[in-house]
Amino acid sequence: MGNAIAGNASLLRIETTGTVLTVGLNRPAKRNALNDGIILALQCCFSAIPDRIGAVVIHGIGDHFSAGLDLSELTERDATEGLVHSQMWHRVFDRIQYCRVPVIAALKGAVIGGGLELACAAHIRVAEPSAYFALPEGQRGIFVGGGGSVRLPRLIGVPRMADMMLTGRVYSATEGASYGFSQYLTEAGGSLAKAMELAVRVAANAPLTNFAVLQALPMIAEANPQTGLLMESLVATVAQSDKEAKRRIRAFLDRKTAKVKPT
Ligand code: 1HE
Repeated sequence: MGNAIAGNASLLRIETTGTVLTVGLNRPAKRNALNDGIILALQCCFSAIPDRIGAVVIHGIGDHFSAGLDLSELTERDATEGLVHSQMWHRVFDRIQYCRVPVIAALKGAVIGGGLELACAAHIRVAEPSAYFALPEGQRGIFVGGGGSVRLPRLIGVPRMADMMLTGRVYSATEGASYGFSQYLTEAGGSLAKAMELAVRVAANAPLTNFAVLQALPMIAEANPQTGLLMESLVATVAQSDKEAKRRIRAFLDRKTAKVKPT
């Protein structure tokens, strides 16, 4: 891995490898629990993605992705401070979801509470067998506050999320892959390498396609069908009129590019 770039060096380990930025949550002694410092470091990092970067991989240093909200900070907050805090998380996780480039989360060990909410803000989630998913908010007497009730039901559905919060049910990596928590399940220890491989691949896409997938697709999917279809036509027209699309289609017709084959 190459140059460390701007960011809170102690709470995030930020490195570049070619066109991929890797962002490591770096509080392994606290199982990467998300305190205000780490959330603000993420805000700083995702507010200044360098132009040469085409994808971001977010991962956990140590054995866990993240144990969620730093519970030691919670005890001091009153209701007003709680609202402000939750909205800060929303702002930062929105920066991740609406990042200029695709964000891939590499998941292992604990992916708990706010850690799962963070993972949900990424566009692709890659889990290795040690990963497990839980929402112990019910047991702690609190509620999700990092966008989890908006993003997670879109992945796994309200009934499954309600069950996790009410009963403390924990899902394994294998269950997680079939129920929609992650799109990929790797071999032991393989999540970061797989996430890097995918990041290199998506960074090579036409920027306008990545823009459309990240910014337009979620809006279209949430729109009423007629509005969605109109938006789709507009985005498709803009994308195909871009010179990069013309170049890529010409390359296919001239047999200069790979065919689509079964894996
Ligand atoms: C923490 C946290 C934390 C660990 N906040 N300090 N999240 C939770 O309810 C999960 C709480 N954590 C755990 O269940 C376990 O720590 C783990 C299963 C993740 C890991 O267990 P283990 O045995 O490897 O480590 P440990 O000994 O429990 O923890 C190591 C240290 O990390 C220890 O501190 P130490 O000073 O005694 O060494 C722990 O106190 C500390 N630690 N997790 C603070 N979460 C926007 S709303 C989101 C709401 C939520 O995220 S709720 C879910 C909170």
